[in-house]
Amino acid sequence: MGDYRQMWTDLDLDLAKHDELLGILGQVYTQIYLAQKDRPEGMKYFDFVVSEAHGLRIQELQEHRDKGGKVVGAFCVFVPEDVTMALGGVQVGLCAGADFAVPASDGLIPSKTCPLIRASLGFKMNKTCPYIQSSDILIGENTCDGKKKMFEIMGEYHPTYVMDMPQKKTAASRDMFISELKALVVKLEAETGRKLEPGALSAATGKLEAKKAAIRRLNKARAAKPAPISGLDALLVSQIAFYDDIDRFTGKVNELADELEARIKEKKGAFSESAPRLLYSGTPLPLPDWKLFSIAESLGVVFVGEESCVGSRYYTTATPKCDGSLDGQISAIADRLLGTHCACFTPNSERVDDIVSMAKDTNADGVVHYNLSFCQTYAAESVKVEKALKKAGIPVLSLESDFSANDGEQLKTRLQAFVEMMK
Ligand code: BJ8
Repeated sequence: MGDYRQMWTDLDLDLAKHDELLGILGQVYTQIYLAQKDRPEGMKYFDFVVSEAHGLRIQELQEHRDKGGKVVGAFCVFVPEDVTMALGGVQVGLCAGADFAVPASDGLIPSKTCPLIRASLGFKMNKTCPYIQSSDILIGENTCDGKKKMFEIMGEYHPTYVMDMPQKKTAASRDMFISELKALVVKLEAETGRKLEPGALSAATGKLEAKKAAIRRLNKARAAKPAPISGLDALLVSQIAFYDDIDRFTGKVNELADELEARIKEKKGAFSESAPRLLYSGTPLPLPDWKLFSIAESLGVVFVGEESCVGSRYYTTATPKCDGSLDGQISAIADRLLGTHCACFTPNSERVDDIVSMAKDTNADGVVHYNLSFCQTYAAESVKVEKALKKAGIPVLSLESDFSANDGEQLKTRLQAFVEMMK
């Protein structure tokens, strides 16, 4: 990595704390990722992206801002990146998947709050996230209660706008969501000083669809036996989808998918053909939350899919065709986003159906349902998920954890017992 200290200083990062974070991340990445065997060549690009996540990519964002473009930070897949793009902005997903930032939220939000929410706030408070610091505006969404209240606090420290979200999937909820998306457009138009044009929006949606199609293609390859890529590597690609340059990322994912398709023909896998196969389902695993996958894959099992927002909930639903007018396109974006079966909706039976069909489509031997501590919506849905999977004859293990390493041994023991049971 080059010397980015001046840029980090200009972004008001806490340099000492930031050095500490980069030191931990570098070590963990080497131990977990670079130690893997038989990785596809195409993963080299993604290793490079991680190594420059706080360097080159941040420099690109600053160059974009220097030319008058805006950077928009988001915490959820419901914030439409094509709208941001069409207004000349770059949207970045604020990952917050590290225990490192959780203590910095102490005293601002109850400790019995989901670690993702605590880390999102913590990364602002401890000034170690160059993506938050580069964001001209943060867009929050009223999905779960914890996030809703966190955004109120975040707004005291960083410009933040909050989109309201429907709780149901009825026609009235759709209307409400469309009007919220239109309000977001007004806000982003004011922020960027541009007017949303139908042609620019359809071009941006086209780019987004190309990106999602590439990720879908990569994930489809994972159904093969042996799986041509580890779960860890596939997860990394989904994590990077939220912050890399869209055109470059799409090209590199397609190159990786080419390689995986060739590996399938040669029967070349990341693990042996007999390795037990797991589907992940649950709360998002934002960068750098690799704990579960690293523990499981060190036991010789391979993850073959993620029913998660860092995974299928992001890439599955395509934008429906429409008449091309601005209104028509915004309604189509609403329909695409309402196809994201987040546990914050009620009822949400579509998610349970998705998990059962994904387990079959990926040739999984079992499902791990995982939710972050204090996430009530996903914990509550785990009961229905278990019931449906048992009915379909698919073994399921429900786990709950936070980002810390404290429960690593306990998770390992439970995963080991589950894998034995599946055999
Ligand atoms: S669309 S899953 S990204 S809200 S884990 S913070 S729900 S308490 S992250 Fe999510 Fe959007 Fe839904 Fe996806 Fe709350 Fe649960 Fe924490 Fe969560």
